[in-house]
Amino acid sequence: MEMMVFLAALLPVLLGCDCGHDVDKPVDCSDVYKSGENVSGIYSIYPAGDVPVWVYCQMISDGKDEDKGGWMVIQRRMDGSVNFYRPWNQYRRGFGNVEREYWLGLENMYQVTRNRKYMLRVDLEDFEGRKGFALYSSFSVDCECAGYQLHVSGFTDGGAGDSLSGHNGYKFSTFDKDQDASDINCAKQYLGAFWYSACHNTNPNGVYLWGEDPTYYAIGVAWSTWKNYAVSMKFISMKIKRVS
Ligand SMILES: [Ca+2]
Repeated sequence: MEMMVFLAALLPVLLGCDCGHDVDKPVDCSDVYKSGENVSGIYSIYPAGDVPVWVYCQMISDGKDEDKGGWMVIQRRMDGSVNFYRPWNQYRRGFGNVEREYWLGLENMYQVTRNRKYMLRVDLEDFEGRKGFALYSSFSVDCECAGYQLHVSGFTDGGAGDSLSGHNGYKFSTFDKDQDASDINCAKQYLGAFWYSACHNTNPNGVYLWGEDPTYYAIGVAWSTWKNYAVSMKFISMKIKRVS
């Protein structure tokens, strides 16, 4: 009998169970959706233990099967209300207004995607009301120890072309942490923060330019396979959904 109790206590350790973690706490918007919430809005998730993180969940319950479920917005620009030219620590932690413009934070992206598989959808709209998107079947972010390296693949065209696959495998850079593949500081040159290579095909965290403005090359919220580098988007969001 005593042996049975001992084994029962040992079992979670042997199975690698994090038993301090409440299984009812959602890790992402897919969990929130599965718990019965089907209205888009702000929810708290727990990517790493007991600390809640507020996110915007876009719930799609009446779309095609592949669209069903909870999409979690990890980045969004829509009205120029938030300054995205920020240092490393803020990109690491996250910033902005979850209801409007925000960045979820690299550490949260890492914690969410480290043990589960996600797809990524980037939605775009220009100032003439034209819309396009790009879909990627796989998205994850490595640990800070690996520079929050981006892994993105499996592109499907939604009319905007593929401006992101060229950033696959690159580390994240801010103006105060240059981890890009260029001799220059891409974040300073293009006034943003991103998984810059040398330097970018898209600049989602660039300057909100309110349309087309060629004054300074490629500093806007550009998606170069859809519009040229002088065109800055009215709306962009990057959202991820768990692949079951
Ligand atoms: Ca550099």
